[in-house]
Amino acid sequence: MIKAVIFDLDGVLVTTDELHFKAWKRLAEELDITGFTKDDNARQRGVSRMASLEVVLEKTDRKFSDEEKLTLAEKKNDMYVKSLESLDKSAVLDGVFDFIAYLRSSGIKTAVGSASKNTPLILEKTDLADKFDAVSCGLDTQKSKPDPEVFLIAAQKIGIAPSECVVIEDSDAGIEAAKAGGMYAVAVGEAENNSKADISVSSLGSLYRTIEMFGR
Ligand code: B16
Ligand code: MG
Repeated sequence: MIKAVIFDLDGVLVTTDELHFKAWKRLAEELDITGFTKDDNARQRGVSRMASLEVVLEKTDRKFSDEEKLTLAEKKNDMYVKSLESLDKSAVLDGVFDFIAYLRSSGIKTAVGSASKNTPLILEKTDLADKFDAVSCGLDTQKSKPDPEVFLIAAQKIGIAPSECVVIEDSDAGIEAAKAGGMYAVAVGEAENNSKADISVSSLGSLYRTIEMFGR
């Protein structure tokens, strides 16, 4: 029985994944790292800011102290947040508003489970802030995906058992986290070929059927 759907943010609800990529690429260029690619960026999906930084730094022989790494991560975040200034609801992916409305009218709780510490800002700017029963994000957690903490906190906030939650994710780390938390995992977008997911869908449109399949 499915009682709640927990949405990842970046790449599932909104298109901010492209803005993350641009900010990391700019940081890489400032460090004279050429050839930071979309493939590198794919490994940054769903993982924390500091883990994402390591993906960039793998591409240089230069060594950085922990303090320097914090400064670099902050620099990237400043560029990313600046690019969020013009964010509005046009950044919300196709079908999201309708799917959330369908879930709520069916009595299914909705939550966000995101690694991003910018989650509240992004939800506000995209008119999504009042669409969820709870938000769990990088500001609530000690451990990042693939650890299940962010999703377990979401489930706890809405008062639903993990076994009755479906997580929708676009990252391998997120699918792993959902399964480690004892939840159903739906893979979309970049995670579509992840074999650990219970089901993969190409678009949110097919999620209506997915929820019915899970035996609402
Ligand atoms: P921030 P999600 C994740 O969001 C991104 O996919 C990942 O690339 C990013 O490093 C992480 O948030 C942290 O974001 O730097 O804004 O705190 O996919 O879990 O919604
Ligand atoms: Mg994501």
